[in-house]
Amino acid sequence: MDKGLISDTLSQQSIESALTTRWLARPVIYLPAVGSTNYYLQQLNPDQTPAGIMVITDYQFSGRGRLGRRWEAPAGSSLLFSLLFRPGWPASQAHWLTMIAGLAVTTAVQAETGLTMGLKWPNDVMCRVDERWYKVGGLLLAASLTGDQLDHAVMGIGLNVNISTNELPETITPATSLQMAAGRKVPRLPLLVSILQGLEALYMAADQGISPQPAWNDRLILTGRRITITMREGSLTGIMEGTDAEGQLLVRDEKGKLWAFPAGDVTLRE
Ligand code: BT5
Repeated sequence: MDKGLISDTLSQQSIESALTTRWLARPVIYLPAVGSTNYYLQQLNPDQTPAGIMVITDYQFSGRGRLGRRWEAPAGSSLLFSLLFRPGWPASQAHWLTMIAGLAVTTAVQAETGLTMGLKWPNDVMCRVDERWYKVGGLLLAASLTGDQLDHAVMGIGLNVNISTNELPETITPATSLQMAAGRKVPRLPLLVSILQGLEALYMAADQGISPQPAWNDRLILTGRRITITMREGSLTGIMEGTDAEGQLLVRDEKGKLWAFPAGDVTLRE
């Protein structure tokens, strides 16, 4: 038996006793398997669900990405969890949650493994191996607005931890896992604890009005590169110039005009 895997087992009790946060991930709901942690949390009555609650699982049988896409991960291989926030922030700051989640994940992974981590706009967690970037995780925000206020929001985080090459799903963006990138198994529990601790601190700062956008912008890969952004309405190719205060992607087209995009999918044009 692989001892590394035995010590990596997640349970309600192991998570509760390892947590170092004050309010984030309190309470925890650990489910051995569930359709989607995001969907599970969205189904709970938000008025009767405490802010900070975390739903975490070892296996999702219908894990979700954006726009009806799927998130696939073998059982027991990944970190798959969702958190409920009640920010009360202006709607224009909704993307701050994606920003702080991306910062918390990349910082924690880097600290726990020494890997070089980055973020690909808007919601991909990337890891650099031999000069190339691979997708190692994804963030999924479901925000609920009341008027111009961000009433509550579910932030879903998926991170490929111990997945071998032949178990990785087929993806558009090349994917990897922390195990493959680091060349060793990575225990999930300390990584989870580190992500949550960082995320709680970043949330508290954002709640004081300190924008995470500059730090997040610095973590973005592909800035200065020629990219294509694809949206439902069509696509545009140009140079990625970074993001604005709201986290919109800034792209300069071949005629020199600057465009801002609130959403879309980015691919590198070599
Ligand atoms: C995302 O969407 O990247 C957001 C993924 C969020 C997953 C978490 S897990 C916990 C919570 N509960 C959920 O149900 N979801 C959240 P998007 O940018 O749309 O990317 C989706 C695409 O990533 C898919 O179409 C695949 O090409 C690719 N993909 C799927 N599984 C992957 C994996 N394990 N690793 C890398 N890429 C993957």
